[in-house]
Amino acid sequence: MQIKELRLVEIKMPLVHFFETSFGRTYDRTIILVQATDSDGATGWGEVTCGESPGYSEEWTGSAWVTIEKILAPMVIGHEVASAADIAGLMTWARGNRMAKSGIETACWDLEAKRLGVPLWRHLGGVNREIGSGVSIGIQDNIPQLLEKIATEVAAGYKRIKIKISPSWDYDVLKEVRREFPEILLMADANSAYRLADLDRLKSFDEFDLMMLEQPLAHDDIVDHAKLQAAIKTPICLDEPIKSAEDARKAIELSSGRIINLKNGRVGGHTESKKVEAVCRENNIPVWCGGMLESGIGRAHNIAISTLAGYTMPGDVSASKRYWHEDIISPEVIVSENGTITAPDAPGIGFEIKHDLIKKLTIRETILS
Ligand code: OSB
Ligand code: MG
Repeated sequence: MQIKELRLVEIKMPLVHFFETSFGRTYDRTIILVQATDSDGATGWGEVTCGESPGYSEEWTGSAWVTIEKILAPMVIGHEVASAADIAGLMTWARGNRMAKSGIETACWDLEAKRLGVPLWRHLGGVNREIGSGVSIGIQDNIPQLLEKIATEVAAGYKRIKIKISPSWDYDVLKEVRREFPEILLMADANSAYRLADLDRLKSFDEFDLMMLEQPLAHDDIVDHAKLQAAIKTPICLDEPIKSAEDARKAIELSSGRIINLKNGRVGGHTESKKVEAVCRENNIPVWCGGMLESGIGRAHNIAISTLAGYTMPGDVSASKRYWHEDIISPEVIVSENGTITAPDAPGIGFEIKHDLIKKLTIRETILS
């Protein structure tokens, strides 16, 4: 495989409903799409999954754009590799910037699967065509609003409910949710809003029988998480600090948590996701696919990777209509009444790209060759 051209397209799309985490509220997404074209004219699409500001990680749309343009694209364009699995290797000299790398890398996987005429999920080594789908519900203006949202998602069939928490939206909220929904699979994601000094508070969540508590402590920590895990009953799920298979190995060795939320962008693409999945599977650590409020393209890649054997828990990959008035892929991602998504059987990501809609949403565009 030799990539001849990378086209970057930045689009802006309003969310159907704002999304609030412990680090802030988002109304609109600004998303970089990557279209990779090889020397024979075959193409594939990827998505850079960073936020509009460096709240979740250091990367953000503005930094990813220049990093791809000035640093990563020249490392990839014109370099011959045996397969898409070797694209990440071309970029290892550059540290970090994994979401930017992932935009390129996943586009190359889509391209390769399309060239081979196979669905991406199979090409990645997937085994479960039907994947379990859960939802992530942001911090709301008040508890009744949250309860209403949960009721809607439970009625739609989603397999588990994740709510975002922060020190000003936690114990009382969880208590109300549990009172109203005693049976649901429930979890909470703190996005690093607590410290070990908050141990008593975090321990108090044990009474809610949560499936897991996601990333309670610092975004770059796996040491204090190990201390916390030893002190609470609720399984800890790590998100932010796991940026590679090596990070996963170390966190498992330290017993920093019992579950990993695996995101393509956070680890640099499908090749590294496969490695993290393998390390976790060998160590009996369940993995599930996280989300970053992706457009249909990133969502399609998430569906494909979720079919790997180690992704044993319902992920945060849910229906397009929860995010977008109109998604940029066709058909849109739909979720069955049993809370499952079926990976498409068409080649590559298996969804059509809505070029006209992308054109309408475009803020800037550049072709690198
Ligand atoms: O921590 O998992 C997270 C969204 C943006 C940034 C970080 C996270 C999230 C989500 C939403 O929880 C997942 C989704 O619905 O795409
Ligand atoms: Mg998270």
